[in-house]
Amino acid sequence: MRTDAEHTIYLKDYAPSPYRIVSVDLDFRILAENTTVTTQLTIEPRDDTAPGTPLVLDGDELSLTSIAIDGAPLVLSAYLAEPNSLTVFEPPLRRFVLETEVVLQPENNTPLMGLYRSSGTWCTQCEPEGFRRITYYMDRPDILATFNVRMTAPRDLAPVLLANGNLVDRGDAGDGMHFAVWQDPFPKPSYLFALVAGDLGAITDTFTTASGRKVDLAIYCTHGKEDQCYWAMDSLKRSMAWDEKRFGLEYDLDIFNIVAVSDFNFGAMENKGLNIFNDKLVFAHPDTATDGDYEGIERVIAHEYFHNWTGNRITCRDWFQLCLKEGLTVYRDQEFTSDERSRAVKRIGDVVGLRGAQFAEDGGPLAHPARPDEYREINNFYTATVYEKGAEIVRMLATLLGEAGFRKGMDLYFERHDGEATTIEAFLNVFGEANGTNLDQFKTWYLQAGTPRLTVEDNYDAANQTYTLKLKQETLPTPGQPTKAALVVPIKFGLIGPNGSPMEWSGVSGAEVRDEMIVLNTDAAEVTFTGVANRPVPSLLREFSAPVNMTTNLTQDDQLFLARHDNDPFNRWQALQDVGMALALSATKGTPWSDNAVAALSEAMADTLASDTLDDAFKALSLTIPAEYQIAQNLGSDVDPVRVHEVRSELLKAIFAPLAIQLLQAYRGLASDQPYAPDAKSNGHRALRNRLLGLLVASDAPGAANLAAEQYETARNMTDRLAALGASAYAWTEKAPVLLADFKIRFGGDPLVLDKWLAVTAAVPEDGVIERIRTILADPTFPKTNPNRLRSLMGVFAMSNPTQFTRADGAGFRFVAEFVAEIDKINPQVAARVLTGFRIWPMLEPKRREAAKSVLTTLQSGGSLSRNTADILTRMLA
Ligand code: 0A1
Ligand code: ZN
Repeated sequence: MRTDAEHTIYLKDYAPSPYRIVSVDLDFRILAENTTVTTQLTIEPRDDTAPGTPLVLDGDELSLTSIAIDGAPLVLSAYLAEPNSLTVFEPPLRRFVLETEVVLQPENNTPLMGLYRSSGTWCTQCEPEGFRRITYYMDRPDILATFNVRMTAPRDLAPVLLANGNLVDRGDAGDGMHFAVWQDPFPKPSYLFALVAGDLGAITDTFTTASGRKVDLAIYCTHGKEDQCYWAMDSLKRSMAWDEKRFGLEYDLDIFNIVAVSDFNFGAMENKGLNIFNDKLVFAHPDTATDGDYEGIERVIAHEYFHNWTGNRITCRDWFQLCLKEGLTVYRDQEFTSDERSRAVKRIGDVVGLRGAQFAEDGGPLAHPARPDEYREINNFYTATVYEKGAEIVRMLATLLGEAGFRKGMDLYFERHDGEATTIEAFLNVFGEANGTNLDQFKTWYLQAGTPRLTVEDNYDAANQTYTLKLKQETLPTPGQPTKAALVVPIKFGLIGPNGSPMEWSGVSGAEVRDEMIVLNTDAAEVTFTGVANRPVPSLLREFSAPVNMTTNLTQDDQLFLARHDNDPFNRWQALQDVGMALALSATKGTPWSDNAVAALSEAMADTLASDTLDDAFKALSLTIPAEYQIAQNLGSDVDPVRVHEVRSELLKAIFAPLAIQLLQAYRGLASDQPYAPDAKSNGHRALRNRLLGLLVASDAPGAANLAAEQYETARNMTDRLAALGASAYAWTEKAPVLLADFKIRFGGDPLVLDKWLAVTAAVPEDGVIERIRTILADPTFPKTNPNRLRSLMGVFAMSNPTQFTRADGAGFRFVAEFVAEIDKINPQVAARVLTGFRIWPMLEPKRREAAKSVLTTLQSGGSLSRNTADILTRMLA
């Protein structure tokens, strides 16, 4: 593992490499005990490269066994081979072939970067810097080369041999070995290289592109899991069709392969023509996967497929530009889901996720811009900010330019930059140019960290029939960015009249207002509408048109009016949440809520449930109050998570206990005996039924705990069973331990379902939880090398069990820190990720804050941490 001292890489230092790699020939000789990699790089100097400029290639834990140029071995003084670099001092100043050989031990590769083995299968992960663990290379995304890959492996251990591109040859290699040769005609960066060798089953299908080309599709998996791959295949075909229809983008090779593996650091990887997936994002069966799993699979299959154009055909010049491919591709997968399912429900879900992960990141010590300008460890920048805020920025661009204008920009992007490794600047330029507009100020969204606060105050002047919105934006300082500039904030809005219908106005002044969108691009503005006959209620930031924290002077009555009448479903949902948030906040700060205020919210919830125009999925999302982490975020400082937990539980009871009869009737009215179907409507039906069960349990309704146990026993699919288990465990009902034990016995043999059990166990806000987790970790059969198991248990504890993780006695902090120190030696990426759970520490009340700080300082002073973990620690304590 790399343990080199701190080294910071700066965007301002970017320079093209003095040499180009034109093509790559890789020869893998895979054996049970090790793998030999022979690499031939066809290299040429750039026109301006001076004679004698050394050629420097990256490596990571490599050891060179031979080296030659144009067939002639190099003398020792001509090069320097170290584990993390290979320097050739005076390479020829013309095109030449550099041949190297290294021997790898994939079996021991527990960080799961480079070539490793997962349940016997050889597979690779190269983004962002894994290729340098396979061979010496200029492992940077602006080096684009064609790849020709030959692999030889034992036929019995690896009957399936896959790499990027097209299969051009295969055959017997004697001694029980066989070989395959794959060629990828599209020049690509090394991070998109992939290889798989294993004994795998598969399902196959075909897709015919709009221009009539037939593409062979296959999903490879462990034998016996084939019947769980059909949903992924269906999702893939729908993604391919959608990208043609929505963006005019066709697939470009004759083969598209997906491989599911059990040990994987992330969700999935978009390697050209050979996507490799964490198996939890492929396998789906109603008995073992929930609705959330089905939706996640559909989304990630689409995401990786969409990368073929946004990421692979056009890639990143350097890793600072990561959000060029990630933000754009997340935007594209969000749009896909919105078109396939319900747009409003998708938007609400995404915003809940954005606030939970990205706003939290942006408000803490790990805040960074969507396009950072420095990093020490790039693996730590696969963040919610790069992905989700990156997608919000693209969404704002689409909002500002309109659908047609956005499409014009996308078309020009592909026309101009296909085959290139490029930048955020180039991306913004095509949108500016295609639409004749200047996006200089808009670019600040990419450069500035922190979630802007948007404050809106309204005022109605009855005498003059004018209506004014006073708008202010402010972004607080973040690490390394003490001052902030004003952003371009698109605020979609509508004015609603007393009868609940949209209101018109005759004139507007004070800021740029286009149709029903205010474009705020200064620190403050006052927008005045004339010809407004009555005081309207404003519906602001419709569809959550900008990733900001908005506060307004609207009263609870105004909000409940919006909850009933707004024709923007997002804001209808938001209004109910805002009312809940206001009550929770004031109670946490010591002002008890008034009975009337709670009764009014309760009534609005009842009306929402009873509505015959709202759909089930929307009702399920609405019938709740903001989560604990969100209340904590809004408090901002001196947070006592136990107090937040208690207040939220009490508030839930106060709102929903009086509705117990309606909730139960509605629950009973929603049938649970239908055969499982993964479509949005059936999903919504289950979501509502399970929300109602959750509310009954959370509000201690008589018989609710038994009802949950009954649903657990009789459930006909995993969605219903897990919802019942989760509600029981979270409330720690009398039955919870028995149900948990039963679940473990029923499903413990299926690792992906075991993950659900681990996650439910780890999230229980009850004092015994740490001991229970310790027991699980101490079991010698618990696989500490598998990221899914580790994240389900410890990731969930650190991120989603605030009361226990932040225990005032420091026990939760110490427990997580010990775990991080141990796992860091096995898999630094997983360790660093779990450690980010500590990012809330600065906002805690003093006792907990001190406890966290002291644990972090001790971890740091222990030394010998990976660069991944050390980087997170340093930033967290800065
Ligand atoms: N590009 C992938 C994300 C990814 C990043 C790193 C990985 O391994 C360390 C794996 C996948 C995506 O956006 O899906
Ligand atoms: Zn991605």
